[in-house]
Amino acid sequence: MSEIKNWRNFRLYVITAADCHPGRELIQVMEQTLIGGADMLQLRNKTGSKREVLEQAKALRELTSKYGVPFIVNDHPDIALEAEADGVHLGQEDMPIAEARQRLGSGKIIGISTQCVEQALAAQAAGADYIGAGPVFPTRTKPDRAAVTTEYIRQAAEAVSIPVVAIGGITPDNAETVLAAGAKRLCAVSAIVGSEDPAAVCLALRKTIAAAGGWQ
Ligand code: TZP
Ligand code: MG
Repeated sequence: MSEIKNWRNFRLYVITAADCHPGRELIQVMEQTLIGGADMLQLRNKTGSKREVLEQAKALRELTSKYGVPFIVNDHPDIALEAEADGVHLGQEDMPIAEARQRLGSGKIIGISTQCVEQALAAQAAGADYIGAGPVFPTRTKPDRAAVTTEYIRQAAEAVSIPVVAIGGITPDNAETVLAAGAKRLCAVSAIVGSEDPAAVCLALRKTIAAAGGWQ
């Protein structure tokens, strides 16, 4: 289990994207999300060289540490270790959770993306610390995946006891619907990172999460 105190209380998870709002630097944008109340961050860079991803990971590690927020690296346990991140996020096609656990040790967070209850249960049984559930809605950030709808959010929330974070096409306009389906944690990429005002979008999402009882 993770040594990061109370990380399971996270409610608003923000993932990086290559295309920030025009003219904005990734680190500035991610700091804005922290100012707006993001309480878990992930570096997801599918195109950069390992060196570039490591550099970004180190910078985001430093930033998140200032705010006391857990920091996760997508796809790369080795980079997560080198950058002293809190954990790694895997997809269904990535290395098995057991292998990631072996590489990372027991003190790190391992998350995995799921699209159905069978995957959610398998992830929990394999020792995942949280699951992503989505894409809830169709999204250009992950265009090759069919939407799982809020029905899967309802099912996942009932099926597993580890944290479930809803992801995919989530915006301040539809967040309430996702929370009403049983989500306690939301994750967004484009709605936040592509916005002119990432802090304001985070604040809006936090308000909706709070109204649904999120910080009780
Ligand atoms: N996994 C499931 S949906 C998704 C990922 C990484 C993309 C979410 O991005 P957006 O822009 O918030 O729809
Ligand atoms: Mg992956």
